[in-house]
Amino acid sequence: MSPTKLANSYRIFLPKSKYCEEMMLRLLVILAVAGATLASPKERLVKKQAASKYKVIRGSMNWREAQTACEDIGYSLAEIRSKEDTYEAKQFHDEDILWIGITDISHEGTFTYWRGDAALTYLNWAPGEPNNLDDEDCVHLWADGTWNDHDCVTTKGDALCEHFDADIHGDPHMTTFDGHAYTFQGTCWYTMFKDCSPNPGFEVTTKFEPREDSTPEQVRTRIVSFNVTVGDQYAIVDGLDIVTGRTHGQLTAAKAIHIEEEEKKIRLHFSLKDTTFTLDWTLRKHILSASFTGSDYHGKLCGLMGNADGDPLNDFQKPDGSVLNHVDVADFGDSWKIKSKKCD
Ligand SMILES: *[C@@H]1O[C@H](CO)[C@@H](O)[C@H](O)[C@H]1NC(C)=O
Ligand SMILES: [Ca+2]
Ligand SMILES: [Ca+2]
Ligand SMILES: [Ca+2]
Repeated sequence: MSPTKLANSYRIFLPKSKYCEEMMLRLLVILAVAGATLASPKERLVKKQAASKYKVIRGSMNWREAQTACEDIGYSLAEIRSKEDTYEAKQFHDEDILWIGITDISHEGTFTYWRGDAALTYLNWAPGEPNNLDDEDCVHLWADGTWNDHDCVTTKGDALCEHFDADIHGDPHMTTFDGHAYTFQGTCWYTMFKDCSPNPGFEVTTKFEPREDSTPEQVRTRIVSFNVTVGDQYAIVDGLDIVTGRTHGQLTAAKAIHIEEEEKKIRLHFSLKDTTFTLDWTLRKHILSASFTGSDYHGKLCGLMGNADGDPLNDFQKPDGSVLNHVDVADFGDSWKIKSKKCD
């Protein structure tokens, strides 16, 4: 376990205000129910209020079905990365099998996180496991939180799901909507994601600049500003300055793009068809996270954040539609550079 790897894992534990909204909604519902019955013991209410990054989906599912069930709600099978994760995950254990997002499907004997095929940063195998008995490639939790490899197809169980936002920051720098994490150190302007139809309804572009710790041999970049264009309206965020306007010139308080400012944070959202896109910008850490609700744009996006069809393995799609292999990161990144933009 290298320290870098562990540091990476913290990325997914950043508090998501989305959860808070969800929790608040759930809390309201619980309070309403409590008010109606006047019988809920206080203890139970307190327990339910504890926020969890996990959701469990019960059902007799094999590992693939479990992964699909998580994706259907915008999650992915959980990545257990610490003792704390194990403790939290155990609370969801009910039947024998609770699937998690760890597998050696793509290379027998080397288990990785399913999203982005990333190396494991924590291990919690049950004694004698993994034993690959009759070719077992998919990992589940036992009731005590330990891991076992089991048959991906014939074994049935529940799904432990976790939510991951697509984001651009630190190392590994980028994570696509489908959870493929990769490092690409481009400079100047790139398409982060856009509606991939011939006449895009929206487009989000980002500007990268070299960080202070860059050397001529190794450039490390970070995001400094971004441009959200919806129809003919745009909002450009540079640091914490926001300029809104119309692409034809006149300035406007853009209506299509909603902007909320918090101390050192900016949230933008816009809705098209059944979908609401949310962008969260944390200037201090130069993190831009994107997420969306709804299904009309599933598989219909393109750019550095991938195509959002649920499959992390086909995310390196170029503007011409061709799909590159995992190793062609530089080609993929360069293909989304906005050639008409100049930066110094
Ligand atoms: C913002 O993006 C839109 C769409 O890509 C583009 O037309 C516009 O020129 C950009 N604005 C600026 C100031 O970069
Ligand atoms: Ca195996
Ligand atoms: Ca086993
Ligand atoms: Ca994909």
